[in-house]
Amino acid sequence: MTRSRIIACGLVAVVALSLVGCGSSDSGGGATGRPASADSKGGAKKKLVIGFAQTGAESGWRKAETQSVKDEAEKRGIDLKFSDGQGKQELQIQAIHSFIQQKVDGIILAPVVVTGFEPVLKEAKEAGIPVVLSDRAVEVKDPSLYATLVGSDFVDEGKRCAEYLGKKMNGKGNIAEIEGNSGSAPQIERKKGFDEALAKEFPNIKIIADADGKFEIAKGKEVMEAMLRANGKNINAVFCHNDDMGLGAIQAIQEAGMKPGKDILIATIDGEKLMVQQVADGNSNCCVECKALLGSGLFDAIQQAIDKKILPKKMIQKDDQFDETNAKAMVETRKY
Ligand code: GZL
Repeated sequence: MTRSRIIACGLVAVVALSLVGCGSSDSGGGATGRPASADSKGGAKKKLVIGFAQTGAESGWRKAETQSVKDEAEKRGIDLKFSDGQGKQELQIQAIHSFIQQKVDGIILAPVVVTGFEPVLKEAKEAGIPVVLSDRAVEVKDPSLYATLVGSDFVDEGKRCAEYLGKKMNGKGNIAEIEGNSGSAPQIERKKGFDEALAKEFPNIKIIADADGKFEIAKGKEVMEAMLRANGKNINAVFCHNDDMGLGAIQAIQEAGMKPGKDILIATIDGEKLMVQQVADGNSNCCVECKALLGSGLFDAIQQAIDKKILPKKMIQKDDQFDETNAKAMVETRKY
């Protein structure tokens, strides 16, 4: 896939989503404040009103997650109040305040970073509104501030990328690491999984470059270009915390006159169709899935929380993995 096509795809997707998905949380009337399930006399169910404070629209994965939640809300007849955080924690916090004022029945939060949400989650708890975390964790002293997290095991995703690259490199060489936005759960946990597995299982492989690519195609390309300028042919492989930064890295490697997937091995995480196609074409080597279509699991969880069921703190989705052994066969199965 040429550079202009990848960027064009990315730009078209961003423009399309910004027309559809952004804007503050709905200012319309919220729930009546009564429980969403049938009333004590077994009366008709009230229409569920759920607030969704989304991280932003930084990647193809994120856009797919957003669409999955919107489609599932439509299917279930749920009144979804959607807020695009545009990558800013203050907008997410504002959205949660608004959901509380609207007396929604439940809140779904995909937190852009792990810290700083405790005060507003306390307010939601005091208002008797359950919160379910989508895909990313928060650091809180009081675990009762959220009902559960529906997402993947990021540490395992990072570990799987390290094991793939370590074996492919026969246990020796130099790796560049392009990280997701600093302070986010996937950046912290994928790095932990990757770096620890590499140090433990492949002590002769060194990480010689490491920078923040913000989970974005353009930033991932920019970071890879800088790493190539600084390290030239000394980079044997690159680990990108998500597919979109991997797509940017592929462009940078090609423009530097090298062959991605051969001169420089590549491992990424998300399982986007665009990247599984790159693996199938030999321009990348390994793509560990991170399930994005979480809508159904999220609404099941929030309903159980509203019905005061006790949930496990994490509801982990099992992730697939695509490499030279299966990518060609799996491309057409990818739904995002
Ligand atoms: C993972 C999710 C990450 C994706 C990126 O659950 O939080 O954020 O891996 C996205 O593509 O930006």
